[in-house]
Amino acid sequence: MDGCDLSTILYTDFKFNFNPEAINRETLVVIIMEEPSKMTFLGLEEDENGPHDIVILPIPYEMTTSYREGTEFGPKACIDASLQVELFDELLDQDLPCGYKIFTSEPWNNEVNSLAEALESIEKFSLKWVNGEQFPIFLGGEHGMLLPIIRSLRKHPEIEGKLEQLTILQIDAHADLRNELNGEKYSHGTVIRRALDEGVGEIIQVGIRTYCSEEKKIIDSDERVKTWFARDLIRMDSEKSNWNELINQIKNLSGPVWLSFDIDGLDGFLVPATGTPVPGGLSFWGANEIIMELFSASNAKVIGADINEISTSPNTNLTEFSAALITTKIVVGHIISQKRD
Ligand SMILES: [Mn+2]
Repeated sequence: MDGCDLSTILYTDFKFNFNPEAINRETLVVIIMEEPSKMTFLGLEEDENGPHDIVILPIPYEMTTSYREGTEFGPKACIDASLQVELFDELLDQDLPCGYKIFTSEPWNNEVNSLAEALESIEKFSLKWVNGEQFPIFLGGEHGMLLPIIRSLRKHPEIEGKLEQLTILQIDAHADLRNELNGEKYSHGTVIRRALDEGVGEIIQVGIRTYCSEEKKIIDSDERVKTWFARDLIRMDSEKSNWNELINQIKNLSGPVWLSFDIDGLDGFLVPATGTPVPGGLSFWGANEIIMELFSASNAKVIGADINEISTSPNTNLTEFSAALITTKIVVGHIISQKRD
């Protein structure tokens, strides 16, 4: 009974129905001695010993969310939902992990006292995994976690301190280019602006449909930013869509690329529990095409990814399941690029 042995049942019971008088000494010993077995991405059996090909890194970070709370629980919900994802992949034409070693890390410890401490601590956590020896996939958590991840990338062998070499492919409903949101500089709503401050060379934004005039000015004036608005990509008259131009730009990318996938880039009905679901976004297959074209771009090297703003709702598990499917497609994309090299 994987993941559901006696200790799991007792532990769950202990958490939710704690009644000291109902627990005898033997039960207490079991509770103290054994924690429930760790959930792994896709429910795969994992070998803790490296080297690993792909690492899944849960970041239950939530400090500046503006509309609805719950991204703190997103990473775990995504891993739980991944147990429902089929292991067979149609592009690979076989079952995951098809010989590749995937490892689900312990989550980042979110017991911190301040925003500054959280950012520093995420950077430290990230540093261990962004050394080019494995493909890191961070599960968030609010989008603000991207800043410390980018800071840690300075040490990545493909970057060598020069973040101007890096392209971020950002899938998002929001431009995230404000200088401040609700008076906060280090917010999920400002994270791409902070990435520019750090010196990132190129930002490609896809699916954007919510932005303010301050952000529009940056989109129009900063030549490092290329924005593909949802309204131009997804048109009733498909001949007028600039989708193929976007795909061409992705195909022609070169150098190190980071994929930052805010799940609210998907159409709101696919991710109803995310902090700010927005109508009019990418379809699942649209997102899938972007991911596959990115990993097939012959001059680009995708050095890692984050899937962020995952959240849960008691009414539907679609949000975390959509996030688990996107994460799986990123795993597949990476495997395909490894097979090619
Ligand atoms: Mn965002």
